[in-house]
Amino acid sequence: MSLTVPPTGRGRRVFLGSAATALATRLDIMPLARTAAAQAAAPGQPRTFDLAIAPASANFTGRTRPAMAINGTIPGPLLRFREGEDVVVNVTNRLDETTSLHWHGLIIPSAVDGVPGISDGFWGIPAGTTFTYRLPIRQSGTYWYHAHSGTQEQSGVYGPLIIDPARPDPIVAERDYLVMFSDWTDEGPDRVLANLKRDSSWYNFNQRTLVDLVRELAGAPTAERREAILRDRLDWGNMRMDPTDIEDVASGYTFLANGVPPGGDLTLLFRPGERVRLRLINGSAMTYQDVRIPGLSMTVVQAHGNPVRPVEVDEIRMATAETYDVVVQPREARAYSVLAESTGRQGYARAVLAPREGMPPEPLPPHRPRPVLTMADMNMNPGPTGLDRGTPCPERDQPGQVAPMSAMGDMGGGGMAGMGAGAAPGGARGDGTGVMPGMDHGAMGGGAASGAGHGAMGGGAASGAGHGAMGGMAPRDPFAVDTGAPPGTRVLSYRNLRALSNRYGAARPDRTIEVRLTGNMQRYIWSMNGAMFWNAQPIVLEYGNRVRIRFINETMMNHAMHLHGLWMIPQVGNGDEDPLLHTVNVQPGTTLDVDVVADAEGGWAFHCHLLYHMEAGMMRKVEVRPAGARRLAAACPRG
Ligand SMILES: [Cu+2]
Repeated sequence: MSLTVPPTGRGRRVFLGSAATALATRLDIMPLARTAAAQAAAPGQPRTFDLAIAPASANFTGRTRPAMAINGTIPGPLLRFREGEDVVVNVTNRLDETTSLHWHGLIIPSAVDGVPGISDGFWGIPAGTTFTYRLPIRQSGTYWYHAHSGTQEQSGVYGPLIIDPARPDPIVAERDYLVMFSDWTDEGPDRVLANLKRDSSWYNFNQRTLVDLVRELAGAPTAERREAILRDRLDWGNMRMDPTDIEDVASGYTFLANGVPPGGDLTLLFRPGERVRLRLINGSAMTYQDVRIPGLSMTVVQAHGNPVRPVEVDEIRMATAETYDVVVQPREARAYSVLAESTGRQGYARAVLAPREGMPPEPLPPHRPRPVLTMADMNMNPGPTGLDRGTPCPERDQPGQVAPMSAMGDMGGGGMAGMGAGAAPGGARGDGTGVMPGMDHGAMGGGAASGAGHGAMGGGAASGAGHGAMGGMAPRDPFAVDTGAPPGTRVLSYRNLRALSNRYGAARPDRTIEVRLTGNMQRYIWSMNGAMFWNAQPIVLEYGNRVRIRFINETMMNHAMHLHGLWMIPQVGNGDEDPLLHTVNVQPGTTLDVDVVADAEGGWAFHCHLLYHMEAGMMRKVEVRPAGARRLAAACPRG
């Protein structure tokens, strides 16, 4: 059976935020085609939601392609729960393969976490069957849900999830909108992965060719769409593409905002002076999105579903799977763009924030320069032993399988040189090739990376300082984010996040476990501590322990590390206000610590949320056991 997803590439969708009630406790959001309706529940009985995952056809590019949809839409319907209730979600699998749904960021029992083979007693939802999830909802905030089976998420099996707080929402806004970014490929995701494995530079070719453009134009259904394609090419798509590792699947993607590609305007209405809450979700399989609203600052009020002290920024780099709530207050009757640029600058998604329907959005601003990785980005990788990072003896999952320098060698000498010598935007990064001989581990030593740059407000200035410090080999701030924004731009860093309630506080960890992020871009192998998922043992934690996980990214790519069932607390220097995150981005060549309090028993997935990295092996099972957890081998003799 085939359901057809309503064409989203053409026409106009307008979403009206309703006027707020005085207490702003119950705002209606209509960000998507529809909200999943709960069946009327008998008193005292849980509300029930029915979802069906089925084959579908989707047209985001002018071509109709096979897809998978939840209740016939991509993204799937909005699920809206209330803190304190128990809900039942029946998921029917109408595919001809096993599927699953995982509730990203929800703290729920392992048995209903939805990862086949890892969640307690769960092996997926076989074709033609219905699985009943019973979810106790004990938190609030903005989250999402997605398949955890193969590459189904990339085919369309994902959707937004909002939990309203039990008490009146402290965040007051007259409008409340959801903006879910995602990436779509006309190619089947299995094909994408096969191509990446065959030749990782497959999607990173130089410019899209003229032939491509002609074909794309010919396939466009309307003149409006053709114009959009041309504008995209001229304004944004025309940059030189180097064989760098910024994005694996460059050029193959169309970026969507609530399922709407650029050119089909997704309009969010406001009246000047109103406060508008935007619930931003990066539901992309592989893409980091640099989000900004030219002409407006954004006040971040919630990170990963958890309330934070309001912090005003101009730009947010959203790693795959991250969620942020921001409040904006447009005072002019203008059509603002809520703009998400992919980090590799291959494209963008946009929603238009406008006082009335049909108001043409303002022209796109100049794109940010595309980041070019240089050896400077790697210069703080302190080496293989763990001895030189201020931690005497971290435990190590699967020790000794990879020598980082050889992993770096795998990047290919030619590739390195090319990256180092590549045109560095703004000239700030110079030629990194000469740095190679300076990669002397002894000379790099240095204290904990988190000691550096407290209070740095991301932005060009902070990261510029990091690069400038190369000579002195000061550790680069692993949390500073460089989006290529001009100096003075406030780019959100995890250091800016201060939890309104971090119930775990600050404390010394019981254990420290080193997790090196390893890989080989050329062969498209991704791993943790040199071992792919299927070759690795679970990481076993003892219930109640506080564990420090030290991520060491030895690769040239970002990895969005996600731990199910347990919050991660990045050690950003804010003491007992360090934020609680479900996904932590670890930038290339950096080291950072997160604390995890093992307060939920069972099996939990722990993986990179870049879909093809996970599929290639960058995943572990974490098991939380009542007592007697097995320690891992120490990386150095105790003494
Ligand atoms: Cu990754």
